[in-house]
Parts: sequence; structure tokens; C-alpha cells
Amino acid sequence: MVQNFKRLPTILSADELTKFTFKRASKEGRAVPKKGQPKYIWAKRAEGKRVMAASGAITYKLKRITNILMLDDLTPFYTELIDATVGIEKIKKATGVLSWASTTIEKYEKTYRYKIRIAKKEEDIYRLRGEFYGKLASVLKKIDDQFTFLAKAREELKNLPSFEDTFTVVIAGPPNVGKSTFLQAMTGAKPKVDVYPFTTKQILVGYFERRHKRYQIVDTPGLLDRRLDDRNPIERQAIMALEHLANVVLFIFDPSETCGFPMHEQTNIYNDIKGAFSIPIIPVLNKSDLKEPDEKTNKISNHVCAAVDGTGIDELIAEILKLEASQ
Ligand SMILES: Nc1nc2c(ncn2[C@@H]2O[C@H](COP(=O)(O)OP(=O)(O)O)[C@@H](O)[C@H]2O)c(=O)[nH]1
Ligand SMILES: [Mg+2]
Repeated sequence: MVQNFKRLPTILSADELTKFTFKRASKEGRAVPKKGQPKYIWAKRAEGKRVMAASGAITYKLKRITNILMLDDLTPFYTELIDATVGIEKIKKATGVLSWASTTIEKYEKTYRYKIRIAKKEEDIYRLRGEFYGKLASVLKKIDDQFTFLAKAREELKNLPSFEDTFTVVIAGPPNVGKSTFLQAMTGAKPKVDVYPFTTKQILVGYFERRHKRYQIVDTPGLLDRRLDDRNPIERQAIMALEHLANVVLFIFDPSETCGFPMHEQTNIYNDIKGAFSIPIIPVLNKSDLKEPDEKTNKISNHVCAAVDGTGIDELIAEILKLEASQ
């Protein structure tokens, strides 16, 4: 599933938008006088056209933004992610305000085209068109703070990661247990891994193929490696968003403890993440080249791997496919 926020146009300020609108109207609103036509009749046509062109240009721009920002058919993953980064309510408010501006300008357009149509004097026609321009500019000025917000939001939305809508494995575990090495081992020798900003962190996405099907595997450095209590609300929300993306979580243990975390601390983090997610979590014992499984580690898991040399990776992938088949 690929999000379409990359299509969001540059968001201008109220001032820039006003200038753009009037420029557009002066180009498109030209009417050519016909021979023998009284000047005020010609002025009516020309100024009426300008009013229409200005209104059309600005409402087109505003509607384009609100259409792309309709958040109705987003997946739960993006909904939570957008909420964590930009704020869903803020976006809804901004699009509401933009729609209001659009409608208001269209109402003014109708009123002023009518006024111009029934005007008797040439100078009244010019004055009315000027008045309409003033109204339009003041509507835009009134909502300038929304343009400022949207310009910032656009940057964040454009940078949201794109994921494929396919079976997805998310890797969790304390720092230095071998999560990134695992992603590499699972996706092949030279995996094409995409890196995206993910709230304040980065997210890495790779793929592997089995039976002609692509599987997505996601590493989230610095997110799923600590107790959840240590998290600020935004991080927690981003973590919970992962639940909507993932079909299974691999939790990597390092029984050799060369990662710097004793096993009981690793187990605490594991229990925390297990408690937070309602999707299956497969515990995996990594670095088996440094430490053979023993009675204690057997209780945690019987998936024994060494990501550095690929030991146990095929068996683990088989386990993931088995789990997929049962879901
Ligand atoms: N001996 C050994 N070292 C490993 C293994 N997997 C990862 N490492 C090493 O552990 C360190 C941390 O690995 P990394 O993948 O960056 O861990 P991450 O922080 O969990 O992503 C690196 O020096 C890796 O080379 C393994 O199976 N055996
Ligand atoms: Mg890493």
C-alpha cells in the first residue's frame, strides 16, 4: 500500500496564494471588446470573467489540498502514524477550515457576479471587482495559520514510509543483539533495504521471497529495544502503529550477553512488548556461535540462530511461513 501524500502540492502562504490568484485571474479573465459594443457592457464581461477566474483558481487549489488530505480510507497503521507525527485532529481542522474558505469564496463569487451584472455604471463595475478581490484576500488571510501548519505537515507526510500490503515481519529486541544483521541475513547477501524517517527514528524495510511471494521485513532501530515505560507518548503511539503493520514480531535475544544486557533485562523487554501487542511474537536466540543453548535458554525459545553466518535462518523462515498459513 503506497500512500499518496507525495502528491500534495506545495502549500503557499495566504499572501502568496492571493498574488497567485490575482495573477491567474488577470490572465484568464480577459474579455475582448467587440466592435461597437458600449464600454460598460464590455467591462461587465471582463470583470465578471475575472471574478470567476479568481474564484476558480483559488478554490481549485484549496480543494486539491483537502481532497488529498481526506483521511477516510487510510489503513489503521497510517492513521496511527499520522496521528503520532502530525495529529489527525489538526489535519481535520485544517481541511475543514480550507473547505470553509472555498465555500465562502464561491458565495462571494456568486454575489459579486450578480452585482456586476446589474451594475449601471462602469466605475461601479471596477469597484465591485475590487471589492471581491478584497474579500477573497481577507478570507485567505484569516486562515493563514492553517497554511503554515499544512506546509509543515506536508513535509512530515511526504516522508512517511511506504509499505507493501503483504505479510510483514517486524524485528524487535534490545540494542546490539543482532537485529540489523538479522534483517540482512533474512533478505539475502546484498539486500535492497529502504530507510525512512519514522517519527523521530528511522525504519528499515527489506524483502525476501518464498514460493513466489514477497515478504516484508521491518527493522525499527531504537524503537522496540526498551521497556515501553521509558517511552514518550509519541513513541508509544508509533510503536502501537506497528501492530497494524506487522503480522508477526521476531524478538531477538542475545544469550551471549555480548550486547551488554543481561538475560533478565532482555526478558523484561520481551515481556513488555509481548504484553503490548496482540499479534504473535516469535522469540529467537541469536549469536549461537558465541553461546550454545542451555537449560535456561531452552525455556525461552527453541529457535536458535547465528545471524552472522546464517545458521538457523531457513528454519526460522519456515516457521514464519507455517504461522502465516495458520493465520
Ligand atoms: N558472534 C555473533 N555476532 C553477531 C551475530 N549477530 C550480530 N552480531 C554482531 O552483534 C553486533 C550488533 O549487531 P546489530 O545487527 O547491529 O544489532 P542491532 O543493534 O540489534 O541491530 C554486531 O557487531 C554484529 O556483527 C551473531 O549471530 N553472532
Ligand atoms: Mg540495528
